[in-house]
Amino acid sequence: MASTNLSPSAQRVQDALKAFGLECAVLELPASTRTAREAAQAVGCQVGQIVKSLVFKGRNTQSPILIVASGSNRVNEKGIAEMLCEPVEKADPDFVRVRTGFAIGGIPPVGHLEPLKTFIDEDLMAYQEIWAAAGTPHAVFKLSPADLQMITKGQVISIK
Ligand code: 5CA
Repeated sequence: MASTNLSPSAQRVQDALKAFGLECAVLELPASTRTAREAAQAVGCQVGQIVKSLVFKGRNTQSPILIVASGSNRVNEKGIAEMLCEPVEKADPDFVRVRTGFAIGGIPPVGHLEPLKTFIDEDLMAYQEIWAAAGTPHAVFKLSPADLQMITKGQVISIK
């Protein structure tokens, strides 16, 4: 059942999901879901099933890049840079807010102010269901890896 009275940021994510035709309901939980570990604890899944939506920035172009990573993986920035032919760095909180419309700790994989070039961690594809942030450090939603790929149009790669 869909949550009622979602906070505005969570509602934006819910609206984006609906626009993609997904049935999944954004849940706002009393417990913190700010980190992958906390989110896994809050929903009762493995940390690897948590979708981390990490914003990087091309150092030359200043373009935002979204890396959608399994909660148990660390992004290999050198590998991403080689693929993009540009060095990348983790974006600072202001850049993230201005370019996505959301604050760190609740960055969702969709619903951003502008479509972001997106890469998906191949390790996420091994799970039947995964959980992503939905706009706030208390909001999450469950989806399948195939739906994650459909809504982000991300390229599936090894990000480790
Ligand atoms: N809601 C949880 C689970 S989905 C979540 O958003 N996790 S996360 O991993 O996607 O977002 C937290 C990430 O934000 C951290 O892993 C870290 O990479 C990044 N982060 C935290 N603080 C900063 C900061 N000051 N500057 C840039 N990135 C940061």
